[in-house]
Parts: sequence; C-alpha cells; structure tokens
Amino acid sequence: NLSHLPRAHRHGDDMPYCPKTSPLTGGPIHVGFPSGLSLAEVERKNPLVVRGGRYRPPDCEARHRTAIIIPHRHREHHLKFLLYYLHPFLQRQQLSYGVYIIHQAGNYTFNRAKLMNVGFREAMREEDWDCLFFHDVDLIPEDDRNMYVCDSNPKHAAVAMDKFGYKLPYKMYFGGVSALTPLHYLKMNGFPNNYWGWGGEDDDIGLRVTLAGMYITRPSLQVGRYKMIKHKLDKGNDVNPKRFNMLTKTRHTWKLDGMNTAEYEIMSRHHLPLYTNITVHIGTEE
Ligand code: BGN
Repeated sequence: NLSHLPRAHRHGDDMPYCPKTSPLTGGPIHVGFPSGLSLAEVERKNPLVVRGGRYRPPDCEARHRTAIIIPHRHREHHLKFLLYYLHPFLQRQQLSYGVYIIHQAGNYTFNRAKLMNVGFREAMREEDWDCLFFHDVDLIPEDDRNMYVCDSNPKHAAVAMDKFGYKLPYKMYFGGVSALTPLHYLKMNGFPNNYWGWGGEDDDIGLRVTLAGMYITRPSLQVGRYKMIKHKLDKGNDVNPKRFNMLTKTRHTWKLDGMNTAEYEIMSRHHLPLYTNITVHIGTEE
C-alpha cells in the first residue's frame, strides 16, 4: 500500500496518461553557453531527475519511454551544456527518460558507432525503452517541438544544424541525432563496429535503414534545428581514410557486422545524479 506516499511518488494505476500534446512545450529555444556553469548547478535546476539521469513526469503517466545514448570521450565541457539544455527539454515533453553516457576507455581511435551498439544493449538491459535517441554530445536542440519520441520508421532528427546553414547537407545524411525503436535497431543489425575515427559511420547507418527495408523520416527544417558547440577535431579521432571503400561494401557487410557481433568489456557503470556513466573497452581495429 503506497497511499502514505505523496501522489507524485506513487505511479500507480490511478495516474492518468499525460496529454497527447504536452502543455509545457514552447517553440524555438535560445541556446547560449553561460560561462561558469557547473554540473552541480544543472543538478540544482533539475530536482526531479533521479539517480542515473532518470525522470518520469510527476503527475501523469508518460506515453513514451526514451533512452538517450551519448558516445563520449574527453568532452566534459560539451556534456555539461548538453545536460543543461537536454534535461529541462525532455521534462517539458513529459517523457519518461534516461540518459546514458557511453565512455570509450583508453586512447585508441574513437569509434562512435560501436559505442552506440554498447549503449543500445546496456540501456535495454536496464529497462524496456520504446525509443532510443543516438545523440552526439555537441548538438543542442533548438526547438521544443522536436519531440524525442520514435516514428514508425527510423528518424533522423538533426536535419538543420547551424554549421550547415540550418539545412540538410545532403539527402542521405543521417548524422548527429537519430531515433530508432528497438525493433528498428535489431532489424538493421544495429550499427557497424568497424568505423574507427571520423566519418562515414553515419552514412553506413543510413544505408542500413534502406537495406533493411525501412526508410528515413525527418522533422521539418524549422523544428529539427540544432546548435553545434564549436570544437577542434579531437585527438584520437582522426579522419578515417577507409570510409569510402567501406561504404561501397555495406550492402554485403551489414548482416555480418553489427549488433550481432559487437564485442566489448564493461569497465564500470555508475548511476550518477544526471546520467548513467558506462565506461567500456571496445578493443582496437584488427
Ligand atoms: C560526410 C561524412 C559524414 C559526416 C558528414 C557531415 C563521409 C563518407 C564519404 C562518402 N561521410 O561527408 O560522416 O557526418 O559529411 O560532416 O566522409
């Protein structure tokens, strides 16, 4: 019997579903980068976020359960700003959500797509999420109507980034932020494990969508706007010279390499106040 708890903590059968359209969302968001911001300040501003970076609306049952998967290494500065904007943004959308940071251990070349495979499996192990947002750490959504929920087909959300003049850079672009259900993800055998360094892995993922018999959906250019936090090319993420060649082979390789072959070793899993931090050894290129 939970009746001694305040209503907001119960989440029993008596909670009504949240409205189909949240009354809390607005339109465009002004994104700036306040100096002197600290994670403690972000925590203070998000009192309803609990251990592991989880949240559920206090007075209605969420209609959607979204996990945010963020591959990361040496970008603490970006992470802080992303969390500062993302937590209130997801709360205004009345989602039940969790934030996962997938941190690549060691200094070997970065592998964004393989870290996403890790994030998918480790997040689904914890909870039955119905949508996963695969999210770059340096992209901040600039419009409240960009709903972090899944579509009937894989969705590319980052369609209008400031660095591309708020336009899609090319028709098949699938980079930055994308949203898939667990079924979409498994149908395309997840993401490739063998793109080490910058570039091409997002194109491979986009190809997988089509090869698996699905198509890409997108929000409008007004809604799918993102601001990129400026940065230099990182150490340990050199441009991948093999990407052109690899992309010509995706239609032969996508079933052989992906979620079904992702091997890794979890070093640690911490349920921190604003996110779940998973540090993982993903090996090196053969
Ligand atoms: C493309 C990259 C993407 C990158 C976008 C935007 C390649 C493969 C060569 C055909 N693709 O050119 O990975 O996200 O630019 O920067 O390099």
